[in-house]
Amino acid sequence: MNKVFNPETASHEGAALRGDYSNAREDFAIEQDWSRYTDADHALWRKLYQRQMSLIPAYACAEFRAGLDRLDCADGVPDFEQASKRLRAATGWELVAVPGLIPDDAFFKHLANRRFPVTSWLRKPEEVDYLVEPDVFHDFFGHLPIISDPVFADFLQLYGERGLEAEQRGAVKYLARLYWYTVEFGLIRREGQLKAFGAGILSSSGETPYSVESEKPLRVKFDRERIMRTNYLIDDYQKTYFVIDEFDELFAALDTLDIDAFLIAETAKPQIGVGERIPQDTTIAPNTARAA
Ligand code: HBI
Ligand code: FE
Repeated sequence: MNKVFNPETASHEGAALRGDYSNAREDFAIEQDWSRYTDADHALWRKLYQRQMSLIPAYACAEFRAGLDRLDCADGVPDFEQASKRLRAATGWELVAVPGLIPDDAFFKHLANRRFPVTSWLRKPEEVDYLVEPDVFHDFFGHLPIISDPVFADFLQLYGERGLEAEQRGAVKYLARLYWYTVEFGLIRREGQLKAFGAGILSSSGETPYSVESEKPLRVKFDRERIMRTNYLIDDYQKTYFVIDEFDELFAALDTLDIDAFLIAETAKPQIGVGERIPQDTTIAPNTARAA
């Protein structure tokens, strides 16, 4: 991904340096350097946190909510070491600070070792609503809570392992779609109600209600091959969401995946466009919107 090394995204003000890979180690880890966050950074974190917290009770699944409580990160940009302790106690995962997006290989290796790469810099106030690349709010608030769930935690480690294997086989593109439609934009059904667990949803105040209530997007029952054939959008709300009933489905999907068999059988079929519906889809209705 060339964005990783683009010097134009580098800036040298505020706390952790945005897009500065010059001090990164071989595995792209850096020091979080918590003392560099400014009062303005901490204030912006609290604003983002409070805005999401007005939505989380109604829209996030119970496992995410429990994980978020455990992380106790309301007061400002969190200290990664403290968070690592809490996560280690729950599921044996820890955080590693990174300067931004890192190459697939390094990313997979961290996950395979139960380390979640967390971008250290925070967006600017004018980017409060929209950001294409991950920052510390997306990575920490969006991704870490659900890693407190033991089944999800094992699934994410397995994703790292299978990702490394996919690299050898030239199949990263297909694994990345699975990540996108689950880890980033996944929905789960609980007592007939849709709840979000994906980090891209739960770190966005607009997409949080949209993902479960809007009539516009398609919602389809989780189907591994279907997802692996489906393109995705990185710069708008999703046009298709996939819905699981249990986190076990995610683990099993990777555990039983035969990458070579997938490449032979599925890549001969046409790719599926964003928002496109196919005959075998089991579609799922949105929740009824809450009274405002
Ligand atoms: N790097 N920091 C970071 N965060 C990601 O989510 C990420 C990455 N590098 C590669 C990547 N994601 C995806 O392309 C993989 O899931 C394939
Ligand atoms: Fe993410």
